Amino acid sequence: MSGHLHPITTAIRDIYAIFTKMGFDVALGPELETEFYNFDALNVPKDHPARDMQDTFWIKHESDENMMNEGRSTRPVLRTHTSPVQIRYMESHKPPYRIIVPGKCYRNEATDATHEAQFYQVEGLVIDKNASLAELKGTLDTFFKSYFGPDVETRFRPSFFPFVEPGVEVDIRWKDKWLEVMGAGLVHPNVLKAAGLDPNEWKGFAFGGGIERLLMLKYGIDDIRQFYSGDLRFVHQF
Ligand code: YSA
Repeated sequence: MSGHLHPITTAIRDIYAIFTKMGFDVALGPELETEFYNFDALNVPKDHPARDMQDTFWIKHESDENMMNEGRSTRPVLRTHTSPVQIRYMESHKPPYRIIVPGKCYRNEATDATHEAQFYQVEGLVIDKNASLAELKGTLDTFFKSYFGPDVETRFRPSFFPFVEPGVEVDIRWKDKWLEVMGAGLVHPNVLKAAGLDPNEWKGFAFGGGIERLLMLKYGIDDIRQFYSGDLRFVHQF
């Protein structure tokens, strides 16, 4: 019997193909992050509930006492999202650019049909002189139409993420239902500053969503845990 690609591998390849056509490059970052990149540089307040033991896998370190380097917290954490790669990329590249970042993320959550402790996200970041919400909507609309088919509609709802202003939640209309699939927005000036960019010169938009959730919608999979069950009968359906 011939081998099969895992559906998540196929999804990442499909996502690459669609975004490269729109001029995006692919960037990657570490899964073991620091508190600075995962939270501080993204403008997440110190007392934000997402930093709690419940959501974040903090990694024990011998020198837990003083984990600072040049004013940055080096406390190790398994990244809870792909957004820290925004900062790493902005620090090391000269704009303008447009990137997508697929990768594994980790959250200390009870697993159920839609939540895993380890899952994949895809992040997007565009930095140029006049990035706008309209361009963000056009980009995501093109992506969803390419991935799901021409009948999909995209809608923005106001929402809050500390690293964007304004922030939106992105819904798509698929099989006659509106479903939430991503967070997005215009990159917050504090985030640009933390990454060394001048907010008066550069603007950006960003988005991030779960890859398993996209696959679940596309193929009608009702339990996220199936992706990690190791059951070949599941994998062979794709
Ligand atoms: C928002 C704005 C931006 O400018 C850029 C990115 C984002 C997204 C933000 N970083 C974030 O992580 N938002 S989120 O907590 O709502 O997660 C985004 C998506 O990841 C969810 O919609 C879901 O599809 C997926 N996700 C989150 N926790 C999950 C999960 N998938 C599976 N299991 C979990 N435990």
